[in-house]
Amino acid sequence: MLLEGKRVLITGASRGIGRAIAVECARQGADVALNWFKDRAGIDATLAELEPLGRRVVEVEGDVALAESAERFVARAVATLGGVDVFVSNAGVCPFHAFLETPPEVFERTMAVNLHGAYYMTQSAARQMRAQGRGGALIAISSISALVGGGLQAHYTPTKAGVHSLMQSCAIALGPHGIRCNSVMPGTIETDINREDLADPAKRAYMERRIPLGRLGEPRDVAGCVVFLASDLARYVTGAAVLVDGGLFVNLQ
Ligand code: NAD
Ligand code: RM4
Repeated sequence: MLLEGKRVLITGASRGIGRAIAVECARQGADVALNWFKDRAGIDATLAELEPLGRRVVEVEGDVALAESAERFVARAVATLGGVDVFVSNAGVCPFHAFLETPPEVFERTMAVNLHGAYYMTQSAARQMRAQGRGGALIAISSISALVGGGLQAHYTPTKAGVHSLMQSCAIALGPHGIRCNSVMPGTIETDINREDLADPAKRAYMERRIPLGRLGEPRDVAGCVVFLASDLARYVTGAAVLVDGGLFVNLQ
């Protein structure tokens, strides 16, 4: 029970990595607040998985790209759970697109959701933590893509480098308040975000071959690392990034 008594907020919790984080945090004793957007069936499935764990749960719909969603999410979490101890910025999109053909709307929406959304949400959660005066933990789901490029991801990889940079600057700004800020960098994790990309058997086999642990990741592989960073076991860890990629990044030859 590494997170006993902690109130954990997670964006994009209706499926994939966000859902796995919510479930693992609740299994470790946390009460959870879940942001979701346009995915009622998905958030219902997350709620159904959480139900048997017996923790307090609140769900709040909102587009993270809008600053007001952040204020509403944090306010609802505080009203229901009594405060915020951990905030996980997870919501993200990756519409695979060739660089030379990517229209401005795709670039702008990807930036708005992945980077602006992370910024507004992190700022709202941090303001609440400062007001509480008991410190806290902020965790951004960045990516291996913060460190390397992707052929069809020129509008996406800068957002993942951006959220990592956001955590580094927040670590400095918020250290004096006892708020730790870290990013998690997943490798290739099988979720809806890359279902189409990995449907190509050649691409899938190539990715699997590159991973020293021999398999693509599962959402719960990422959740374990988030629990560690959220917990008091990581009390002296801030400004750090942890790759959760089965060794993909280091596998040059
Ligand atoms: P996913 O598509 O399964 O989940 C994304 C979640 O974000 C969904 O719940 C979706 O509804 C939500 N979301 C999308 N737009 C939103 C918005 N505007 N407001 C609120 N919520 C919104 O994909 P996933 O793989 O679980 O992705 C989660 C995070 O992990 C993303 O930030 C992604 O960049 C990151 N990531 C994923 C991988 C991977 O290989 N799957 C690797 C590295 C990083
Ligand atoms: C990640 C990484 C993965 C890709 C997802 C969508 O950051 O690039 O390989 O599948 O994004």
